[in-house]
Amino acid sequence: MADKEKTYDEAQIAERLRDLSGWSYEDGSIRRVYKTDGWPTTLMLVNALGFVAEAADHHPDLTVSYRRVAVALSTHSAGGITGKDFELARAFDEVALWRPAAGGALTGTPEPLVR
Ligand code: H2B
Repeated sequence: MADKEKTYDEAQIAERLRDLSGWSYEDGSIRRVYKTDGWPTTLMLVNALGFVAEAADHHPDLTVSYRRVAVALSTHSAGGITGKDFELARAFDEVALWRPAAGGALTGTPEPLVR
């Protein structure tokens, strides 16, 4: 348990964020803004992220706007950034930015719903 809540220092955070495109570290959290095509997608995205967070038992701060969902992750119990935050950030990207594979049976929407 102690290991899972090991906090990362700023240099280690920067290193881990190198393979999380769009994420940055600011004000004690790792953060990313997802842009959506409008309110219905915004609400669907909030629900999708909410489901993943609940399944993970690790929960983000979300700021919800018309075409935008801002995500901030930190581990409250550890007072910093832990592996939980990086792993949840990766899972969020996978669900939020998921698109059907090119050439497969699924066409996907003409434009991505979320960027
Ligand atoms: N989410 C976040 N971001 N930080 C925590 O410390 C945290 C959490 N703790 N979700 C979890 C729930 C804890 O309260 C439960 C009991 O596992």
